[in-house]
Amino acid sequence: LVAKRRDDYRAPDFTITDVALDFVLAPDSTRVTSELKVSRQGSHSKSLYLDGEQLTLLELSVDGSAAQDYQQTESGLTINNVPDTFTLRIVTEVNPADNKALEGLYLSNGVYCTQCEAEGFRRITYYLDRPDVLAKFTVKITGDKASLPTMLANGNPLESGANDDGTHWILWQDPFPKPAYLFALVAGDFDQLTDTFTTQSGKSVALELYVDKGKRSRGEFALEALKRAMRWDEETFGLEYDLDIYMIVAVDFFNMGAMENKGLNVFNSKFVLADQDSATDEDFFNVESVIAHEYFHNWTGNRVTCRDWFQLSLKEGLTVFRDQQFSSDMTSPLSNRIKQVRVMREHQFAEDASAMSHPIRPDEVIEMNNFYTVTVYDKGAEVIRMMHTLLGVDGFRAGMDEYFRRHDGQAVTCDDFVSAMQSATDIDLGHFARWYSQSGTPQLALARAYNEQTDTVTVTITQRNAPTADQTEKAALFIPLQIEFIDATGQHVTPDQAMYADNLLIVDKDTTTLTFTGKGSAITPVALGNFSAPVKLTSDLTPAEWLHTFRFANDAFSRWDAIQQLYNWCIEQYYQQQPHAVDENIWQGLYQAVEASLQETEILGECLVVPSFETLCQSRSNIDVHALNTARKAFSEALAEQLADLLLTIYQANQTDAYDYQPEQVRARRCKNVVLGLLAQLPECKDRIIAQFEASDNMTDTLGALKAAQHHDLVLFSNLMNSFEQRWHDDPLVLDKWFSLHATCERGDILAQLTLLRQHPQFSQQNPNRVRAVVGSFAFYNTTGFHADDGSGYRFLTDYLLELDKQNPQVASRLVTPLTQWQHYSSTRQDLMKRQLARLLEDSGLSKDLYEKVSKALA
Ligand code: B3K
Ligand code: ZN
Repeated sequence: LVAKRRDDYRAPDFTITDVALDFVLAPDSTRVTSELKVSRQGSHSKSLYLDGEQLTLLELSVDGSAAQDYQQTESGLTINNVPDTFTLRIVTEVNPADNKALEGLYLSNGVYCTQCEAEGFRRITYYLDRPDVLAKFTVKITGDKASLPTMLANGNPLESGANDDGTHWILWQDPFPKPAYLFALVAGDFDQLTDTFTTQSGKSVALELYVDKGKRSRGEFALEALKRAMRWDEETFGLEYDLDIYMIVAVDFFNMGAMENKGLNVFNSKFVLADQDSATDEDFFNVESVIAHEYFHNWTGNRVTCRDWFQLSLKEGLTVFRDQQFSSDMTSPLSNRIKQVRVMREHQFAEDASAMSHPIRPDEVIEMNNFYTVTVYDKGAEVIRMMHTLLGVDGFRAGMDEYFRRHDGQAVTCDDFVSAMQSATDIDLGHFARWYSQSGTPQLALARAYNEQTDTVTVTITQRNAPTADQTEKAALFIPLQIEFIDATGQHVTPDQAMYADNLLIVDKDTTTLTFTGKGSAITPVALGNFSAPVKLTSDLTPAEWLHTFRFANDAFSRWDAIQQLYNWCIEQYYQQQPHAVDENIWQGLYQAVEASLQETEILGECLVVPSFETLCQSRSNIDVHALNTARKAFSEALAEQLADLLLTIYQANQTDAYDYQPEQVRARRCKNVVLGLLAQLPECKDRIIAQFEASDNMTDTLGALKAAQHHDLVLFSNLMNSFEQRWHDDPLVLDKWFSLHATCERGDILAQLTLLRQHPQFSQQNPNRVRAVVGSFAFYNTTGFHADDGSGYRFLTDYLLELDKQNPQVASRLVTPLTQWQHYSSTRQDLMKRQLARLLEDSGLSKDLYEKVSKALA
């Protein structure tokens, strides 16, 4: 298995301008006829090579005569001596019913569905399956009329009709040239929701949402969210929808969240279906954000696409940034920013520290599906956000306008994007662009010194970029650091030197210093405001100064972060067996901070969340997993005891009446349920948990009660879980929450529990949502179970992956992640984890997907 390298990019030897596809659907023998207009690019006499996997070739002709001179391999087809321009006709057969990898064309639950990104189209027919070949598609679908009343493809429906044999057909045409990864076909029997949207220029767009029969009312929220996203993109970026019809289909079997196929988005039903009874506030949030994300791809991804897959962040980082800004506008900036930063600190920093570390624009790839990562997506979005910070709102908009002016209809690179941004504003992004090529999390360390003679405080910020698994050579990055300074009285002070802008310092060298003269010795820097860069920051602040920061900083994110840093410090004392270092002053300070914030529901709720175990790992090494997990819990319990009376007040003050998914209520429920989670650690909380569970009229409070019960006591937990199962046993999407709660329960017999869950009638290894809910929740979030000292958790995951990999390599490859992230742990544990990785590598039939990650993790 050889890696492809970004540097090896070559423009295609041939291109395809027009594609006519004809599908005759049948479960195990779907016939695909493809007619391609092919033309040679440049002057050369090379053969035409087309990608194709797992296809049965039935016919091949060039300009109407059967081709003779061709060779077939496992991965493609070479046709020799072709003319400069010609029509190629290919007939292949595929087996959708047998397709458990859910890539290409597959049939599940009676629905035919495609997933082509990144390289799935080659499992449908032979093609130039690369994003820089853009063609116009027409698609004819023929299928059984009774079981497949709805048959969809990209673009607009042109004609349809019925045949005598009980089948019917429809012809679709997409006027926009597109790469094959944006092709989609869906056929099945759905409930439909329809609406219209009038664009800012007055064009009417038909909106159509397709969901499982009987789930119509659960689709209403998604449709409203779509309209909000369409309006927002017009208002914020001047971007209007470009076809007459926009379709979204929700399917139950899907490898990831959703897919932005031109005019025909395919969604995991988890990110479409939502109502008060079945969905939490977080689910509603996710639906709105994924709906928006896929919609925004129509411009950032589809109208302007990627030249090659190494450029993936061109569309993903940018589109994540856009959906983040949208969500922030729809809900609130603070909780959104905190959510985003949690993803970075829990998952992206972990990826950077692992064998899978890669720049947001990777240099080397074996299996592209392995690179739809938190680095490409979320760190990619942070890089776009930094440009937004540096250019300002108007500068960024000008850059986006310039990007579309230059590149609409093209397949381009990350460099093209940066260059458009730069030219629209004259801001030199040369040094900044290193964020695209350098992997790893920069470490900033902030230290202070006071010179009494001159009454000068010197603040020194050092930047360190440690070698990563993929890159040994590192250079200083261009880091926009939002920073404010407060004195002992809480007044803001400014440094002697001018900065890039108010509160914005550029850290672009190994060492950056600022001085404060005549302002006394007690200056508290509040750095990394709004998480202005994806970096780790350490500083010499004392617990008292973190509390001071919470009290006086202007930046709300920094106030939250100060409490998180303080918690981290406290947990470290417990971890070092010095819980008494967390003294009366600290507890009192925390008590007062919370008491002073009773009215600020949003920040209060977030401040009462103790950093996750995964986050704690990112600032430590040689970790004793159980000691750290225990320290975290002991601190959390102490926090609950110390604040008990305040927590009760908060719990009571944040009861909401008649459920509505609306920001103020969401904040109150969040705050209330975070508090319940803390109180659940105290013995006297049982009745409160039961009362909330029984009185709840919405999934948010129900789940809040179940989570609290999980921390409180196993008997209570089992009772409530049983009653939940009774109510939801025939609703797999809701039952995923139940699966996941069971799988994350820290109990001695967890492996036996997992075995039971796998035997549950609603569990299916074929369905990625179920697998993620059970096995994923366990491996990612069951700290004591997964990290059992005898290695049984690692063994369980490995056994499972050896099975799953044979069916669905993409999902298997995602689930192996926790096993590959052994770097932070003690060496005995590392050995246990590597022993299981070695077992995977011994499997001769291992997929490319797993091979790439496992072999790196063992290198
Ligand atoms: N572009 C798709 C992801 C495709 C993943 C392929 N393994 C969804 C998205 O980012 O919007
Ligand atoms: Zn995307």
